[in-house]
Amino acid sequence: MTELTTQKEKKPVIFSGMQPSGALTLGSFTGALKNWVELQDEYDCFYCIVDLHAITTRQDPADLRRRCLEQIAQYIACGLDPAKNTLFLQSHVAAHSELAWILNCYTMFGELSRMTQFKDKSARNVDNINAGLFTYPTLMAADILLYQADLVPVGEDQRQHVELCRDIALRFNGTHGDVFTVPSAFIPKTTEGARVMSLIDPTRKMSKSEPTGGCVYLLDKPEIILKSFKRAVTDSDGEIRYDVKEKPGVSNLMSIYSVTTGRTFEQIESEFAGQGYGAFKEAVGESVVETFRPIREKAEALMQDKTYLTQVYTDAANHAARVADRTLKKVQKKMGFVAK
Ligand code: ATP
Ligand code: LTN
Repeated sequence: MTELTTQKEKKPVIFSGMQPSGALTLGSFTGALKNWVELQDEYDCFYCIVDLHAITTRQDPADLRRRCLEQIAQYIACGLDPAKNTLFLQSHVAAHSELAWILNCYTMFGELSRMTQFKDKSARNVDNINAGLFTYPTLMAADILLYQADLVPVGEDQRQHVELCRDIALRFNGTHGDVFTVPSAFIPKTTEGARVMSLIDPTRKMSKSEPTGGCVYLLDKPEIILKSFKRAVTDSDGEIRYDVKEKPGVSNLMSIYSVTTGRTFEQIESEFAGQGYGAFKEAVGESVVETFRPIREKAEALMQDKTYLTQVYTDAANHAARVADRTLKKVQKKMGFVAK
């Protein structure tokens, strides 16, 4: 292949990550994994397990190690092909930590203080408001900028972090020349189903690190999933209608059903017209069971094959490190560090 054709075929780069801060949920699937899979053919995708981010809250070491392996298996089981995507662990590529430090020196205290995730997480972890929690967004900026990513597929809650990453990149480029590609957040246009709420408290996001109940996990067995949906909070008016303000529980279930079946809200409303919540909850539960069944089976099989998983994340880390080190070298040169 000539250099010209290689350049022509260069696909835009995508970077995204998920924390191994808990078992993956229906929210992780709908808000991230499902979309990541759709992007794998058209983009050069780096999908990372951001273990360095996860330690901003205390983790049990054995749990963290197990969850990282399970997460790789679940990425693959959801349809991410390791031959097409770089599926790796953040801590395997030292450049993330190294660039994060440098970017800390290009990020303002005021900017970090305005991050809503920092405010939320520090309110919830009052006895452990560590510096890592505060500088979390500069590590995230390093993740993205090391790979010269064009697009960053994330949920709405991460938009502010990607905006800050853009500001850091522009500031750095403004001082040192065009070193970084300035990335854009890519928030897929899906139904409102992109944001999955807790089944017990439908005003709160289904979140893997805060299992307040109301989570459905990717590896849950069918009977557990059905039970979770049976217990889902609805309301007392008995009508299946989409209205997030007045009927958050029913609307959340409709969103989930829309994602798992591809049906629109109108179709769902007419499908269940005149039926009670019992039948509706069961149908939603069944649709999630069927969506997750092949994923769970594949993930369970992959988890038995540690040699394969090790091969996947090792090869991916080697590739990621080659790409990341190229950017890091450029940055170090710009800083004036003496070359080794
Ligand atoms: P944590 O509880 O540790 O903060 P999380 O469950 O919020 O984790 P992340 O690993 O932080 O999940 O998020 C991975 C990606 O999935 C992000 O882009 C985020 O926006 C998206 N995401 C997470 N939870 C949901 C949800 N309930 N609905 C839609 N998208 C979600
Ligand atoms: N901060 C994100 C996870 C994350 C990420 C990234 C997402 C870390 N680094 C880089 C996109 C790109 C979260 O909490 N969901």
